[in-house]
This record gives sequence, structure tokens and C-alpha cells, in this order.
Amino acid sequence: MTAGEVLEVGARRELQLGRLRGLVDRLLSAGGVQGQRLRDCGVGAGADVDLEGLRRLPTISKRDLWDHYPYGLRAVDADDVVCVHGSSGTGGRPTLVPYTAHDLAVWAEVVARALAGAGATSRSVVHNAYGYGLFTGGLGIHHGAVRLGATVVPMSGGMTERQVRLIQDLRPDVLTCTPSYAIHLGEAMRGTSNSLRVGLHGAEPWTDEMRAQIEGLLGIRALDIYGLSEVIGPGVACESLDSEGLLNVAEDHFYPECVDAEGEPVPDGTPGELVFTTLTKTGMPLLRYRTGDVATLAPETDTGWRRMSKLLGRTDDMLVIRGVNVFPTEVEAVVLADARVSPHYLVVEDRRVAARAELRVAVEPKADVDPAPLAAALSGALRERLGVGCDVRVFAPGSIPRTDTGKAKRLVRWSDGEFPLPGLTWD
Ligand code: DLL
Repeated sequence: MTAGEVLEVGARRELQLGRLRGLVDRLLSAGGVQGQRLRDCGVGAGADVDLEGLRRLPTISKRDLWDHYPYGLRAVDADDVVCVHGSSGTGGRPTLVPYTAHDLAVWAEVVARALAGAGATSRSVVHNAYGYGLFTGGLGIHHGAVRLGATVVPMSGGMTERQVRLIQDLRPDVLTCTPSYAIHLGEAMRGTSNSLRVGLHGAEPWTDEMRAQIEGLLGIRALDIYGLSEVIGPGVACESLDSEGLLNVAEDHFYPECVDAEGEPVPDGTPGELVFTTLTKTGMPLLRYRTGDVATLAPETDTGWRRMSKLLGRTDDMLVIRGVNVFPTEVEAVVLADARVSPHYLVVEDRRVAARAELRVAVEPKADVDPAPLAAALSGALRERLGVGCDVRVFAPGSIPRTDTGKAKRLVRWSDGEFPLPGLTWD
């Protein structure tokens, strides 16, 4: 199926059902932990399941991936694996994902679709500044751009001066990189004109306020692309030029659900944890993978892909400050709405007194700004939006650490001793 082509809802559901049944058959014959769990709940063949009953089937989580590290969830012969990707993960525990040639073809298809939805064509030049390597950002976008027939410039992350030079020389129309790196590039190119028209940004949380900063700096439309290595990488869902702030889920390959903490489905439009079933993957297919990512799902429509909201946060990023739940993205939305603040900020969860967590926010002003009134204004706006007080500190421009490769670190947990960021003190 090419970009833009969407089956009407009945045909889409039929396709998904057939693929779901194929997946269940594959898991049962692979004989791994997912097959065993299916048998334990009475499923002996794909024909025993349907989309309505999916919610009653067992889920799988990152813990299962770790427990069966490195390849315990592989569902094909080692011979059929053509590459491995993954993420370094928290606590130094990597997550590895084996891909077959078929999986790479699916991946290229969904990323090509995402690029086409952003207006890219075979004549496009894609400046790809996602990191190449085990991380899925670089190679995932690369496969999609090649599939689209565009010209991909495989920059990877870092070496910003060289990136700026090539953007000037090769005149790309599409920029692909994390939102924080888009800011970094935009700041490095300030005052110059560029050929870019659109950016596909993801791999880390970002808000509409960050979008406005990127669009202002680079003069582009900045669209959100979402994905995770366990499911495939970038391309699980993506905004298109006409998707009105929502992300089109590639639901012909990744069937979405949204559940509460107990795993029960939440109504459409209600925030919950995203759960994906990889309908077509073969190397490491996952039935009902609990992503830990929190978003809302829009109702199904007759005419378009199922849509989801931008990510609101992660279940493990949610801070509980004096009984109030706070996602770092909510802090970002408030802080970056103030035109005096630069897009470099840090949310600090201070748990040095375990029973009384404090929220601290470090910001940098854009130019010469009087710090005391800015801190007071931001504290007031945060209290109003979040319902909790927080300590805002205004640091000198350039003092909050930047990330020019990999994912930005926006949240720091402070549990004892000195403030955990080198070069910064908080007294
Ligand atoms: O980050 C895949 C990716 C690469 C997506 C490039 C988009 C662009 P992982 O390294 O496995 O894969 O990290 C996946 O990153 O569970 C989310 O928590 C977060 N994430 C990914 N995309 C977004 C996004 C890639 N658009 C984890 N907004 C996911 C917010 C995102 N968070």
C-alpha cells in the first residue's frame, strides 16, 4: 500500500484480522514465551482470535524482553535475521530487536509513507541527522527515504558545523532529527536562509511550544514522528501536513490499543498507555506490547488512518509531586510559552527528602532578561497549570547542558548529594 492510500474501515479491519490471525499462528509455531501464554489462555490457532477479543489476550512488556535477553523472543531461525537494532535503555539494560528482510521492507514502507505524508517526493533531498547505528532513527529514516526514491544525506548526529555546511551546499527540503537537535541546528544557522520546508522530529518528548520554536528558527513545518525499536523504530505513527496535530498510526502493520494501569481499555480520547500488536513483523513479532508511552487514541473513522495524540509522557516519567501527577511535557508547555525563555530547560525531581518530593525547573533566558521577575512569572504559571508550587531558577544563557547526539535529557532525578549535573549548582 502506498502513502495516502487508506482502505475504508471494513476492508482495513478485515486486513487487520487476517494479519492478526497470521501473527498468532506464527507465535504459536515459534513456541516461545508468547506462544506459551497464548496456549495458557486457550488459544490453539489464529482462527481462535478476533480484533474484539484482542483485549483479553496476554500482553508483553519490556521486562519480558530483558528476561529473555538477547534473542529469546525471536520467532524465526537465526539464519533469517538480517540485522539487529535496539536502544541502550535505562539502567544500562539494552533492548535488542532482530529484523528479517521482510521486517526491513515493512519498516521502509511505513517510513516512506510518513515522509510522503510530510510532502516529500522522489525529488526530495532528506538531510538525516538521526544517529546511525543500533538506534533505529538513522537507518529507519534512511530505509524509508530510499524506498521513496528520494536522495538521503546520511549525516547522523553531531558535528554541527559540517551539518550546516551540507544544508547550505546540498539544499535539502526535508530535515529529519530529534526536536532538540533541530533547535541546535536552527540556532547554529540563525541569520541565514535555508532550503528546508519540513522536518520530521521524534524519538523524545516535545510539545507544540517546542514546535513553534523549531518552526520559527528554521522556517519549516515541524511534524511529529513516533516509534520505538521494540515495535519497529520510527514510522509507527507520524503527523502529516493535513493531520491537524494528530499522528496517523500505521495500523495496517501496528494495531493500537490504549489501556489504563490495570490494562483495561480506556475510552477514545482518554489518556492511557499505548499497546501495539505488530501484525506483520516476523523477526520479533509482539502481541500487545505495553509501550509505557502515554497518549490518547482518536475514534476510528471511515476514511483515514486511526490517529493518536502527541505523546503526553511515559508511565515511568510521571512525577508525583505532593500527590499531583505531573508529566515533564506539561512543564515544557508552560515554560516555552513564555517568549523570554530559550528552548533549553531542565525538569528536576528533587527526592532528597523522600516523603516530600519537590519540583524544580531550570531555565535559560533568550537574551538579557531580569531573572527574578521571570522566575516569579514561571512559578506562577506552573502553579496555575499543574496545581503544585515549584522552584524555578534562571541560569545564564548556555549553562544548561545541550545534547548534540542522541536523545535530550530533560528530566533529572536528584535523590542525594550534590546537584547531579556537572557544572550546575542549585543552592
Ligand atoms: O526513538 C524510534 C524513533 C526514532 C522515533 C526516530 C522517532 C524518530 P527507541 O530508541 O526505542 O526508538 O525509543 C522509543 O522514545 O517509547 C518513546 O518513549 C520515545 N519517543 C519516540 N518517538 C517519540 C515522539 C526511537 N515522537 C521511545 N514523541 C518511545 C515522544 C517519543 N516520545
